[in-house]
Amino acid sequence: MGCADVRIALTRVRAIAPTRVSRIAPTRRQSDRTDSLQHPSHRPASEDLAPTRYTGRMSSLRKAAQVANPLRRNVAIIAHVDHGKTTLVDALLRQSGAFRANQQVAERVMDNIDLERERGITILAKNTAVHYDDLLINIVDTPGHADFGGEVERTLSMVDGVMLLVDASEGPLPQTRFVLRKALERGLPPIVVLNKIDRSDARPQEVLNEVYDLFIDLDATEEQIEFPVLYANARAGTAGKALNAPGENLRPLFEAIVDHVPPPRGDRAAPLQMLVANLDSSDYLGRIAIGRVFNGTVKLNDQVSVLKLDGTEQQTKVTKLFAFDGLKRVEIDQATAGDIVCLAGIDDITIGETIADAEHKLRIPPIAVDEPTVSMIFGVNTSPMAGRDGQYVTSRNLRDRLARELLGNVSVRVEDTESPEQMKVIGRGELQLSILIEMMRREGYEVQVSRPDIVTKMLNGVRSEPVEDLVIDVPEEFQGVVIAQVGTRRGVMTKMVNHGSGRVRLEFRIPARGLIGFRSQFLTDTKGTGIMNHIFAGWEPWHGAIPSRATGALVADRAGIATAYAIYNLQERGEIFLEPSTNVYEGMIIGENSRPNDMDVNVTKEKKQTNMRASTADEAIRLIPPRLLSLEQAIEFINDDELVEVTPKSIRLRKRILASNMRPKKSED
Ligand SMILES: Nc1nc2c(ncn2[C@@H]2O[C@H](COP(=O)(O)OP(=O)(O)OP(=O)(O)O)[C@@H](O)[C@H]2O)c(=O)[nH]1
Ligand SMILES: [Mg+2]
Repeated sequence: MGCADVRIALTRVRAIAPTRVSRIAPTRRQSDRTDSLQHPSHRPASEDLAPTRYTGRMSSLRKAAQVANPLRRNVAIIAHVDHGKTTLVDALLRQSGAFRANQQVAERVMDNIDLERERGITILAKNTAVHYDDLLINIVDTPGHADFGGEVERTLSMVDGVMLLVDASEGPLPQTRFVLRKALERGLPPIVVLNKIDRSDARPQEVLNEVYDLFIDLDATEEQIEFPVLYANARAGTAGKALNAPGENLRPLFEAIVDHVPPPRGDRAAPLQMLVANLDSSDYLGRIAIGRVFNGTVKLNDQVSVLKLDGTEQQTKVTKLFAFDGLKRVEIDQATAGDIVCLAGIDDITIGETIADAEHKLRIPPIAVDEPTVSMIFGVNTSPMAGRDGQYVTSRNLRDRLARELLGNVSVRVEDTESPEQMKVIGRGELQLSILIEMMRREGYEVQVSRPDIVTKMLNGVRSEPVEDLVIDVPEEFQGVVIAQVGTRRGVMTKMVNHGSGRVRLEFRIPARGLIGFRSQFLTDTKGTGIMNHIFAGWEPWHGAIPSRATGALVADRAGIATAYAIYNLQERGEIFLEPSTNVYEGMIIGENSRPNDMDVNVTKEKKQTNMRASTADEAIRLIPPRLLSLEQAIEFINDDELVEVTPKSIRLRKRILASNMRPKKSED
């Protein structure tokens, strides 16, 4: 969402403020509030609060400092993937009057990135703000997929409380645990929302007990365990305090936010400190830093100091300031402690940096996030078809693009390799890395990537590797095959629950390595009915070898154009990955051999022309539809001696060494 098209002059914002009365008439509350008529997004708090001693430490800021703005709430929505966060934000926006009565609004409107819409998942955390009575509630929608956990971690630095959504049928899953742990560690009070109570298989009471167990397991304090519970149907936009009183709208949730999420604390009179927690950019404004003002005030044209991660300082001027308002950003001329705002025009600013008063340079500790554990080598495309459809193909292009990624993505690391043509990219998981590759190819990049590998480290002199908690939900009939498959990947079962619904839940501890390439196998084994989730659990001593793909590849032995005739003759050897008429090169993988060794094949062979008409020859040959691999499937498929070539138009698999006579051959046994 660029800011350019949504600029609204400050005066206009004031003018339209009265129309933003929430549709749900809220009850008057005794909570601290002033009767100012200014727009809540830039209304300063009352001036008469006694200043407290300023310590510069964030934790003490939260607890000890005064209320910075009683009319503000900053809250994040956290949950496991697909439990309904973005859908709930839709309803919160709608019911707070963020849309015009007749406005056409897409479902899951916050998922505004193409890839998010295509996949139905949230990838990047995003801010919005809604009005409730005279309060402004800043809401951050976070992704639920474990690979994007870094987004959640940095989001939590902006807020004073969380809504923990739990699917009333699925119950708490690995990412529920991860995000809740992060929230509890930061001392953020949670509101528990049991969502999807309309599901026919909802079991809210049981799930609530599981949530309590989870809190206890995570050593929550008594205060934290006394969380309010709401039963919600995010799709219908309803929430109620009791199961038998489902409610007619989300007012009970709005009230819970106002009552249980404390107003932001901070000292408005202290020197400015704003922590950059997110980045965005627009063609018009350049880089946009998003973050929370912890102390002080920032005004347009102020001279400020950016305290960079590398310890240096950068003096700059504030040229544009925005606050969130529904799906828009509105220009404001000042922001104070407790506000979440966007600040444009600071070159090179990065997540974790502090924007401070130009004279009192007080740094906020940068956001610490869990380390990434999965790596892939990104290299310049060296295939014979390189540069045919990409716009950015050089190592310089690749380097610049990855450097840009680092700025906005705290959970990715990039390291040099021995070759200047290759970079090692380390992330939280295969999905995170494949999304990055997909984004790059859509931007016009060509790149070739290796099989994902995991990061190891020496702990007390022992080579250790990341292990994950794996939770699997499958119909009973597939239990055996799944347990066997996880076993070969060195997974150890830790728990097994049969809900009596015909499905079982199996929990394992498994080396992260064992999960590489597991998903597609799992989906095949369970005929697409299995659900799997996993999350980083810790480091353990190296678990020993894990067998890689058992099958070999069918490899093109020469360049040319694949023919139907050749494919027809090869399809009994294994599964073919391409359609006839596809351009191939020597060393390109055109299919999966059903035997363990690689086989060089001629997929360009033409049928010999004869004068005689053989009985079957001219019948249309029947081709089995090829297995066209998606980017993720391709990445899961390849072995260490293979690569995936990614261009804006194609995904090809190839041997690392293209020339057949240069390639070491794997023997049949
Ligand atoms: N039946 C039912 N379905 C719901 C409800 N809330 C959300 N859904 C559906 O659940 C699916 C996932 O919803 P999202 O809002 O994308 O979930 P999310 O938590 O934002 O997902 P990620 O951001 O990818 O983690 C969508 O198909 C929603 O329509 C609900 O209350 N009841
Ligand atoms: Mg979402």
